[in-house]
Amino acid sequence: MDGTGLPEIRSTCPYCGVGCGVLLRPDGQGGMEVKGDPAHPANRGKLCSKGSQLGQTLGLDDRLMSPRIGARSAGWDEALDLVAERFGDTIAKHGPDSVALYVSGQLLTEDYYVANKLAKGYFGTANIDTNSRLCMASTVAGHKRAFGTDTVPGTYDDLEEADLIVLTGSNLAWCHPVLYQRIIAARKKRGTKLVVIDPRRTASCDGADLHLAVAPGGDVALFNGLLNEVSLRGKIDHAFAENVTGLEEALVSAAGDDLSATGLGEAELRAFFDLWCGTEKVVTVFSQGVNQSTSGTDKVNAILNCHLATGRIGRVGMGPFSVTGQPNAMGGREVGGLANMLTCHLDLENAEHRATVQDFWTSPEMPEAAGLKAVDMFRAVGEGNIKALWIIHTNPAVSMPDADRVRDAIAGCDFVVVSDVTDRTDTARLADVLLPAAAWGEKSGTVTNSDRTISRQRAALPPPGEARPDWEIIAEVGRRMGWGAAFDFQSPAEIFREYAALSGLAARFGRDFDISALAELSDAEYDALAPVRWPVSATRSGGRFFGDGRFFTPDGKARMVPVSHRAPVSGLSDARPFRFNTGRVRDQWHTMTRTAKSPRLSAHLPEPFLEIHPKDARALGLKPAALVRVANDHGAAILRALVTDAVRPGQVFAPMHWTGETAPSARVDALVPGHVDPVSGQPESKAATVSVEPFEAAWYGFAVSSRDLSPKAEYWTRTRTDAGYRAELAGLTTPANWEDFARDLFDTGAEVQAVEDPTRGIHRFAFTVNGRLEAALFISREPAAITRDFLAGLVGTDAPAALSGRAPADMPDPGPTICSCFGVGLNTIVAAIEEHRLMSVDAIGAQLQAGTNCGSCRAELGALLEAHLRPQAAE
Ligand SMILES: Nc1nc2c(c(=O)[nH]1)N[C@H]1C(S)=C(S)[C@@H](COP(=O)(O)OP(=O)(O)OC[C@H]3O[C@@H](n4cnc5c(=O)[nH]c(N)nc54)[C@H](O)[C@@H]3O)O[C@H]1N2
Ligand SMILES: Nc1nc2c(c(=O)[nH]1)N[C@H]1C(S)=C(S)[C@@H](COP(=O)(O)OP(=O)(O)OC[C@H]3O[C@@H](n4cnc5c(=O)[nH]c(N)nc54)[C@H](O)[C@@H]3O)O[C@H]1N2
Ligand code: SF4
Ligand SMILES: [Mo]
Repeated sequence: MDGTGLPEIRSTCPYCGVGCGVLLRPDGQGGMEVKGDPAHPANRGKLCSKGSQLGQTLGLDDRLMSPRIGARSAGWDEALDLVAERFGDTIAKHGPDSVALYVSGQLLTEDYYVANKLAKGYFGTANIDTNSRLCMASTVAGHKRAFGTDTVPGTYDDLEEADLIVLTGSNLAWCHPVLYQRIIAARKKRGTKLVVIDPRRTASCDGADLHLAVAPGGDVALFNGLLNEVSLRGKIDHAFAENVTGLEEALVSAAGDDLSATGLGEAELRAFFDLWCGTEKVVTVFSQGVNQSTSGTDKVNAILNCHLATGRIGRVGMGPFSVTGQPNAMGGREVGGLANMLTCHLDLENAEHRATVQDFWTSPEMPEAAGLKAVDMFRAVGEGNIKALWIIHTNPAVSMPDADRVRDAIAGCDFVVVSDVTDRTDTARLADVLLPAAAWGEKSGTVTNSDRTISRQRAALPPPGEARPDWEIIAEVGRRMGWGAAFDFQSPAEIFREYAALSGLAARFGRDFDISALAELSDAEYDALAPVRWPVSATRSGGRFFGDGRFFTPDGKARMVPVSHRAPVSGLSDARPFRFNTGRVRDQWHTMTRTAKSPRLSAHLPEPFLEIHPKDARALGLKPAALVRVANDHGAAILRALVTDAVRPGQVFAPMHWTGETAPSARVDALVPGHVDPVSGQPESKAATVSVEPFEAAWYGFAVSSRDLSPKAEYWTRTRTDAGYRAELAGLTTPANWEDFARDLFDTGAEVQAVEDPTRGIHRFAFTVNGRLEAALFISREPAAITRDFLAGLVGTDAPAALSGRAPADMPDPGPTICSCFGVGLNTIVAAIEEHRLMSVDAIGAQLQAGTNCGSCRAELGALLEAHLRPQAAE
């Protein structure tokens, strides 16, 4: 309780793997206040922009409230019976491997455990895979090759104790903002050096000591180069190397690798090698630029090799550090949610491990070999070999490579069940049975963050309508298939206790994962569980792994794995001259089903875009704010060109977030081939090859509306605003009557004011109801030069001059939002920098508040300052 008398509930942010603690205070009307939890070790009270705006994502307007069979609502009994019957029949007729579950690193551990038990223990198939295949699989495989188990050696504290941090394929400033802020704070105190290895200049590079714009896929060559230098400079830790095998072989292959594959100059390489070799306390952080690659596992081992050779692992302030993406990516790995794993870090293909789990689960049948990994799983769906598919908490029709093919495969599957919180996703639209899941804020359980800390998520709101937590839905199906005793769970606490007990058995095989000390928690103790880092057993608790030189391989020694450079599989050619990189933006989460509900978060980067170098833009003849068509044999996308020297010539970058719901022509995974890493099965999501050409639209449009709109155009994207929605449109054919088009777009019969100049292709309409602006449309032959943020703010007001499309001089347009916490726009910031001659990010904060709360925008503020303090660099 706090001073208001309302209960304050401790929980965990549902987004990234930093796993920040939050304090929730429900307002009694379906909303709640969300603050950072000062007591949580991951964030100590801080939140980033996404965490701070959680309150804006709780609206129920798009929630799925009851089960659906086809287009009709159904009761839970009918829907669950149907799922049980169809999975049962399919297994009986076609065998266990004719069914599959595709789940998610965003499930709570308890949900995940039950799903894995159902598939591997009771369906008798290992065909359960997860979106972690697209995310962490290469790290899992690399860890297992080197350490024997999938173990993250260090802790977040190491980031503050290090003297050098190397961000490899990680845009930490945008994707793990609170960790990034922790590093920046430590840097102020101890002068930590920061190196970023990324083909593209990102927000994480602002203020870094060194940015190495490595050639896409060049990381193995780079870390081999480093290992070679480590050896040449006598930096091998021979005492620690007693605990390592494969050193000689790894050194030979490192010495033989081709440094030119890094695309980096000698001086840059030297600067990096000097820093790394000359600093003992170094942490190499890595993420999707490493994992999402056909040499992802080798990249991981190339990094681990350098740390093993120098003994810089498992000690204060040093070690390789895989930052996990999803809030429970780690929990999913621990429960064995991947098709090639067993629960509690045991191995599916080890007969003894299998027998132990089978015995514990009293399971009738267990698969003896790995199941289908995500890319192969959806191929098998497409080929008709998987006939019943249950997708839980993930949106593969958007996020899988070859997304158009995956979408078609799901559409063509005999029986598809989707559990989601909304029916408005590309995947949910393809379901035969749609099951309403309780959302974050309504469900209870545990998650594990990147540094092995297990935290509780606690329900603070009742689930709306008939929504139920995922574990309960899965357990219901298990019971209805005849496995009552195995799935007789009444609460997440019960599931957690079973799982913790099993981890104790697993630890007897010398495994790292052991939370057996939590196996006897009472319900009340589980409710009150404070964040705790595993292992948690009678003999071990928390801490780091491997500093003592003991690993989880059969001989107890770590393995250095000899690796050598391999280029990305997709080749560049005249037909596909651009390397297509993909990733994330600061304020959106994946397929946007939650973050896009927040007007604040949507105002940062409201449109799908393609970063392209000025030289390439010139060669293609791109006009300002042009749309481009990006294509290859797999698919095509239409995106707004964002001309920037942050990318190298010949390379382009697009965010992964937009979908059939928010911008149907901007589904970037339609362009990503399903090439996978041979060891981990993780797809190469960052290195497709594409052609880029101007998309010559006949007309361009911008719309604002108080209600949702239904655009019909070759290109459109729609975004929430405080007053309703805004949309960008572009089309190839001109409608016969623009007013009809506008009425259809807004579905309105309201009074209209029009300004039209057909010879110049200008058509503007403002619809008003009772003197208030309901909607407005601006059409022109070139991308509309109007002040968008200003217009979006006019909806619902009397808006006298809306049709001028411009803010009057006394009402300046704030521009795109940079600081989401205080809603401060780019134009406002630039004006303040110029007017008040602001010289630092703190000075901007003092003037405008921008950057003073979560700090997620500080890197962008820094970049704006730099651009205004320095004359523009020549291209
Ligand atoms: N805002 C936000 N934060 C998120 C998420 C989100 O959706 N939005 N998602 C979460 C999830 S699930 C994940 S997995 C993480 C991902 O976190 P990150 O991995 O940091 O994010 P990405 O933007 O996917 O990719 C990181 C960088 O890899 C670079 N890269 C591409 N190719 C290469 C290469 O060959 N070598 C190297 N060294 N770098 C390369 C890209 O240019 C990109 O800047 O973020 C988590 N946090
Ligand atoms: N090109 C490209 N593609 C990528 C990536 C990339 O970098 N580039 N990154 C990959 C990575 S790392 C990841 S992690 C994936 C992420 O991709 P996805 O997992 O497909 O993306 P999300 O939008 O997180 O999907 C989560 C779904 O679960 C629903 N949901 C929310 N809460 C609940 C709940 O409590 N229960 C249930 N049952 N459902 C819920 C949401 O509405 C949403 O539909 O994308 C991958 N795809
Ligand atoms: S860094 Fe941001 S998105 Fe990640 S857990 Fe913390 S508040 Fe949530
Ligand atoms: Mo991820």
